[in-house]
Amino acid sequence: MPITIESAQSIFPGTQVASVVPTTTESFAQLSAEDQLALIWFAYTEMGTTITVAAPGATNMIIAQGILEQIKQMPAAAQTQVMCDLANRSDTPICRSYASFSMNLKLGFWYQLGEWMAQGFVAPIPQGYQLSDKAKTVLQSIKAADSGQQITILRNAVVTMGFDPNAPGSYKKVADPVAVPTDLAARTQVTIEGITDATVLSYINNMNANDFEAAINLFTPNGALQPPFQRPIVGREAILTYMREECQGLKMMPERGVIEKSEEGYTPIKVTGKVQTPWFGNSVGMNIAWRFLLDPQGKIFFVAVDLLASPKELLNLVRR
Ligand code: 45D
Repeated sequence: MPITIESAQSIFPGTQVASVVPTTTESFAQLSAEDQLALIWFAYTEMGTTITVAAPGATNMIIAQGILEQIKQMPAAAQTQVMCDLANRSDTPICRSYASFSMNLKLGFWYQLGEWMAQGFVAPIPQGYQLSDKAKTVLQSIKAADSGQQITILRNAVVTMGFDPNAPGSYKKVADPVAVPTDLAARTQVTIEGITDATVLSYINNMNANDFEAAINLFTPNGALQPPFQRPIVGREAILTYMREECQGLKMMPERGVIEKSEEGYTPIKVTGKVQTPWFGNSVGMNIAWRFLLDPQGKIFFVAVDLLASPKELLNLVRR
């Protein structure tokens, strides 16, 4: 049977992923805009007591500054309306601009609004706001999730807001500034218990150095990268664009791995460990698995990145 991206997706089928993320994201999307905003506010502020979000760094915040200032000048009712419009994905100029933002810019935009809500410059969630029963259930499942899962749910909520006039993903996005890769001499070299494969080690080391050009050269030309709960991104060009938007400043700390015997020259390798996002630094370590399928030349034909169900899954390296 020829190896396809589809068949590659099912390597290491025993990997347990954090299904609370897609289920919660889906129930969240069905709530009213008011409930959505209040729920995120409660989740975000409650989380803030244990983990802190870092002020946006490299993001090109300048692009959002005009809209943010415009919102800051509005009367409170209009501010609330803008936020509801974003959650409702209404067709307004602000919602269209928002949809064109990169992921980091969307997060930075809400980070600023959150600050201003706390400081009284932007209308807060009304005192004593009562969540619907359905929203209470969603908030409960978010609270019960681990911090890596919580921030993924929050991120999903933020990236799907706004109004995209075309099919999702088809609009021209405003790109983040490209980060300069770390100097060769200053790069970290990981070690992974059970893994000496040069491609896997080089993938992680290049990603940690923000050297995405080097990282994609480890892929086959038609290779694919599958982010958590998403479809595979296929081809070097598409993967590079994705990495520039989503991978700057990530810290990948693989711990251990297992290598399976090759089939038709293709080698499955599973690695587990922690990943930190620059948004939360070392206060949130996400439990991650990488499921690689290397081609006969040792290039990455496929890699799935999974957000794991629990820390216990870090030790799940069974082959089948
Ligand atoms: O609505 O090897 C208020 C890949 C009120 C690539 C608010 C990867 C109301 C390959 C609270 C103000 C990328 C897949 C809103 C590896 C309201 C690879 C604001 C994995 C919205 C390893 C809310 C990387 C705010 C991973 C400000 C797994 C929310 C990266 C802020 C994961 C939320 C990164 C933030 C994640 C969330 C980052 C900043 C999950 C950030 C999440």
